[in-house]
Amino acid sequence: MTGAPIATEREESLRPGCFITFEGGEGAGKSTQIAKLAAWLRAGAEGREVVTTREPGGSPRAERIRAAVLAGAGKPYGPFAEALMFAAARLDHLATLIRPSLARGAVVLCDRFSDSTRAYQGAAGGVDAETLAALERVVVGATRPDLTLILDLPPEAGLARARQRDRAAARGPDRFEAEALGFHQRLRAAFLAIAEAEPARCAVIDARGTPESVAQAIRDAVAARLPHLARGAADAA
Ligand code: Z5A
Repeated sequence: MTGAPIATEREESLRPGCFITFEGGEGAGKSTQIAKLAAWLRAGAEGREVVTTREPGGSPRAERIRAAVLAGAGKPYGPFAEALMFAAARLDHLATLIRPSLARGAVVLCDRFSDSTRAYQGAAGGVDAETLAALERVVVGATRPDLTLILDLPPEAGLARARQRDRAAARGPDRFEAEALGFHQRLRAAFLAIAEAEPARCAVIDARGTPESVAQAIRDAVAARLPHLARGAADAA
């Protein structure tokens, strides 16, 4: 493995950067909102470095795993094997991009992270929570997000948005978009349960509004939870 080694709790508590993850069901607007938050933070007076990335993927090796898993290569092996594929991608992503960026003092905005494994492979896929928690401890260690924004939307609305986008791009649904509505309802409940269990880390954002009203709700949550990030950005806005 290359890049930064797994950090200790103490090293993580002293890291200069800030780690924000976006979670939610299909078509909730994560990609749209990451771009908006990155622009707002970059416009800040302090010239802050903002790194945007995604999971699965975010590093060349993890992107190769992404292509395989979203094409359904892991499905015949079952949800635990898929969790291992996501974990392998995350290990490389953390080592080569996330930890080095945080160590330099960057703000890292990541589209999905380990809560997606808990929700997709755990609550919706049936892998037991303790097994996934053990995997998370080994892979993520102390590099937990400072803030997780959970974009909440009824699955029917999110799937409709994703289908519209797929039609415009002339492509079909991927491995997870193709799951039945019940799967997506379990996902939504799982993300809300994570937020309820970890209120200090998670903020639930109502994703039903316009892109701009959702972006404002996200800026408000960042300002409330991480005021040192918002100060420079709000001054420049
Ligand atoms: N997965 C997993 O199972 N386990 C794991 O550990 C991890 C991931 C890390 C990654 O797919 C898949 O991997 C994912 C979970 C699984 N499941 N799937 N599929 P992905 O990265 O390709 O897709 P995604 O993460 O689900 O995101 P998405 O479908 O691309 O949606 P999004 O990023 O949340 O939304 P968006 O692209 O910003 O918006 C979707 C469309 O809606 C687009 O046309 C927008 O213009 C439109 N939009 C956005 N906001 C609005 C508002 N407010 N109103 C109206 N329309 C809007």
